[in-house]
Amino acid sequence: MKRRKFLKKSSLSTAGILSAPVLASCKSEPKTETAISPTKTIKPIVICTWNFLNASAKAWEVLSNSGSSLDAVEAGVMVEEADVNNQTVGVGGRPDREGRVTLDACIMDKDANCGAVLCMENIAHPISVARKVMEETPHVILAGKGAELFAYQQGFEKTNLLTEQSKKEWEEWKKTSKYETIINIENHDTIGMLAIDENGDIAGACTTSGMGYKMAGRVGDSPIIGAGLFVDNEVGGATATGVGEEVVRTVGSFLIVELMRQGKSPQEACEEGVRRIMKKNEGREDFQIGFIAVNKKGETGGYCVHPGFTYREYSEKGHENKSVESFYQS
Ligand code: SD4
Repeated sequence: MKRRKFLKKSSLSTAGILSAPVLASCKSEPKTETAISPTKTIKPIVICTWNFLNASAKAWEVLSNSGSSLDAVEAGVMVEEADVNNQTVGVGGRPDREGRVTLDACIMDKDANCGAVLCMENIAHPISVARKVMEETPHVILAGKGAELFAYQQGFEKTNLLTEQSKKEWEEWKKTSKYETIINIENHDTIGMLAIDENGDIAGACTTSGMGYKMAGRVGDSPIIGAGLFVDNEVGGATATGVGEEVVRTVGSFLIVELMRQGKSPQEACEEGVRRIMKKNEGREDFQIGFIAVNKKGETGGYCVHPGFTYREYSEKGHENKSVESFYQS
C-alpha cells in the first residue's frame, strides 16, 4: 500500500483531476493538438494505475516527442518492470509459492493488434516480448517456456528476476503460510497504462508479476486481452488492477470499453464495471478491483473498490463509503 495514493472522493467528475497529475509531472505541454472533429481537439494523454509517476513521465516523454501511443505505453511500463523495488512487476516481482517469479503482460494498439505473454520466467521486460509476439508472430499469446524461448530467439537476455529482498520475504511467508490453495488477496499490484498520441490513436499495456505467492502456473487477468486490457481506437481503452480472477470472469476491460461505446463516460463505465463485479460477489469483502479508462475524446476515469466492503454496503452507501474511492492516477 505504500506506493498507493488515493484521491478522497468528493466528486466523481474526475476526468480533469485525473489528467492533471499527468501534466503536472511533465514540464512541457504537448507540442500539438489533434483534431478529431471539426469542433473538438484533444491533446496527447497518458494515464496509469496507481501512482507510478516515473512510468507515466517516461511515456509522456515519448508522446511529447511525437512518439506513438504504442511506443509510449511500452516505454512507460518498462520503467516499472526494471524497478527492483517494485515487487509487483518485472525484476524484483514477488515469486509464486515455489519461489519462481513468473510474469504476465499484454499490449494492444490502435489497429486491434495485440500480443501477450503468460507465466514467463527469466525475462526482465515481458511487455517487450508481448510486443514482439504481436509484431513478429501470427499469434496473440505465448505462454511459459515457449514464451521464454521465443524471447531468447528475439535477443532478450536471461535475467534472474528474484531479488534478495523478494526471496527473503518469500522465505518468511513460507514459515507462516498455511499454504492453502486460496486466492491470496494481499501483495498484489500491477501497472496498466493507456495513452493517446498526437494522431489521436490509443494504445495500452499491462504488466505484472501477478499475485504474490500465487499457485505455480496461475495466470490472472493482466495478460488477457479483454480482461486486463482492451483498446478500441474508435471508442477508448481500459485496463484493470486487482484480483484478476474477478476481472477475467467479467471480461472487465472489454466491458468498460463497450459501456463507453454505449455512451457512458470513462468514469461511469469504470464504476459500472466495479459494480458488476461486486454484484457477482455479494457478501464477499476480501478483494480489490480497479479500472482506469480513457475515451477517444481524451476524457479519463478510474474507480476502485478495496477489501472490507460488501456489495450491499456498496449499493446502500455507494460513493459515500470511504472504501470506494476514485484512484489516483499518475
Ligand atoms: C493479477 N490483476 O494477476 C493482477 C494483479 C493485480 O493489483 O493487478 N494486482 O490478478
